[in-house]
Amino acid sequence: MITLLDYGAGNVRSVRNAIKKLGAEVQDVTCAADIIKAEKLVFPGVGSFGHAMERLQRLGYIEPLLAHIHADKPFLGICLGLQTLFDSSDESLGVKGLGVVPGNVGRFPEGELSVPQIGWNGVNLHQDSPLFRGHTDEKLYFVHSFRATANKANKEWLLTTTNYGEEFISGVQRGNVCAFQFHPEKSGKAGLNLFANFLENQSLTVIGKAVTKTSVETAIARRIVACLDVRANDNGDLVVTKGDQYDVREEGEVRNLGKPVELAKRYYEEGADEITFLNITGFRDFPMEDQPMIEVLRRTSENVFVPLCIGGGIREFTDANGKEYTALDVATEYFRSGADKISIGSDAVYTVEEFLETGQKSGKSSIEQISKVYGAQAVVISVDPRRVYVNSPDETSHTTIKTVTPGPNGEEYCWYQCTVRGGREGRDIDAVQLASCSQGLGAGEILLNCIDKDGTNSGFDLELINLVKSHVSIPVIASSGAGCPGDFSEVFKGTKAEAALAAGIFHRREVPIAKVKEQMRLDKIETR
Ligand code: 1PR
Repeated sequence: MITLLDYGAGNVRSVRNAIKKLGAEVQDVTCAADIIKAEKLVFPGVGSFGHAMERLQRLGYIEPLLAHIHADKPFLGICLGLQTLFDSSDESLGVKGLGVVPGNVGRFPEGELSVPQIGWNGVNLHQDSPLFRGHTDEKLYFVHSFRATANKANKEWLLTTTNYGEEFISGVQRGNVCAFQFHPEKSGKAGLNLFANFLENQSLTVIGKAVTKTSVETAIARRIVACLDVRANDNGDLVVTKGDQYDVREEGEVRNLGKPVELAKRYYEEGADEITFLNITGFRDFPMEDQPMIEVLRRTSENVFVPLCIGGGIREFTDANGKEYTALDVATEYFRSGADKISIGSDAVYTVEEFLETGQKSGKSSIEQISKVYGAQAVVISVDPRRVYVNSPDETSHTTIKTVTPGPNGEEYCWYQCTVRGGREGRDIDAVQLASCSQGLGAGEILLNCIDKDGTNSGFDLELINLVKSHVSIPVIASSGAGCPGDFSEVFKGTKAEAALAAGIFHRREVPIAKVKEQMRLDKIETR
């Protein structure tokens, strides 16, 4: 029996599912007495440091939590569940942490690497812990902007460290109390193995003192994302579809490439580092009404233990009965159903348009609201740009590039016009404006599609990716146009994109994910 400390701020469904998958039962903490009774306690922190500490305080959980830890009863903290063990965090100045592990949690410094760190990275083991029995150097999934570093005072707690620009603490353990900065519940089989070791071992007490293996610098992998564009076909069945330059109909019918839950499971098993669902008619259907995507997420998260992102229809809405939903309500429902990130398309364009017009952050936009509650790393902006060719940069106020693929009339320049409603409507805003303003409003990642390239199998638009990447410091997922394994190597060698997404070649079984990774390894690109 595992006791789960869920204080109601995000996706703990995956933690629950991982524990259940391993055959253990989950008991939820509903009051302080449940913590006192707990044998093995799992604390998956979500949200911000200040928010988490404030909730623990308000619910009267701090004292029993500390008693559990000081009694050396089995405890496993995840992500913020690790950070709150420290004294304090720069994320929430003036807020005291649990003070179990000495040190302050700081933000990753600005530098070459994007912040947040999102993706799969390795760990260096500093103790021979039973938790890592059976672990063979596999990478684990991280998503965070803040990190703790080793110092003399916390030396005895050091379990694992990881490199991301600098070395930081990715795991702590003393006796039966441990915590990870990475997410075991999102780290595929390697993560489930760690969970299993926590569940199965009566005592987690470290066997040997130090690990003999020499520590090497770990490196973050470039991620491969499988994308499922989902919509109802004309018979009302929810299908995975795929467009050519966003046109998903063939001979009048919506292309049907499979069922969302089954396909997601297949991609997980084939080694996808992340799975994205886009409800492509979300601009007109409202996801809370008949909830098909919520069901898709719930069922997927039962068997898929890598990050799940969902987009489409994330905006405020008033239904036929006059019930109002904020974008935050919609996102919350998705997070509860198993999503780790939500992606905002059309609504981000409207938000940035308003921001550019007024020069003011309203605080009310979907980006701002969701980022504030769930953190920047949970907010992805899906950009749907299309090339607009011009003869000279003077012809437009938008950011242009001199392109290597001139326009139909020999135009040597182009800018990237953002669209809404699934590419149906072009707006007077470019991809650089959308990406950089969204970052300023609180977005944590950019999903950079390209309508010209979508479904063409002609490779990614490197010019677009380099342009946008040079204007943001958050991770960018390159999307649209993948046709062969070499295209992924090309995008990772030719741009600084952290991830590359593809749809058509995976759905049609033209290229297995394993082949993409094999090619990346041959080309010396870090992969999982
Ligand atoms: O505007 O917030 O409701 O979100 C709608 C979402 O649906 C947006 O993220 C938008 O990108 C997506 N979308 C809308 N219409 C379409 C369409 O195809 N008709 N799909 C659509 C976007 C693009 C990628 C695709 C890649 C890779 N699809 O997701 O998977 O281009 O494809 P490829 O590898 O086959 O080239 P909102």
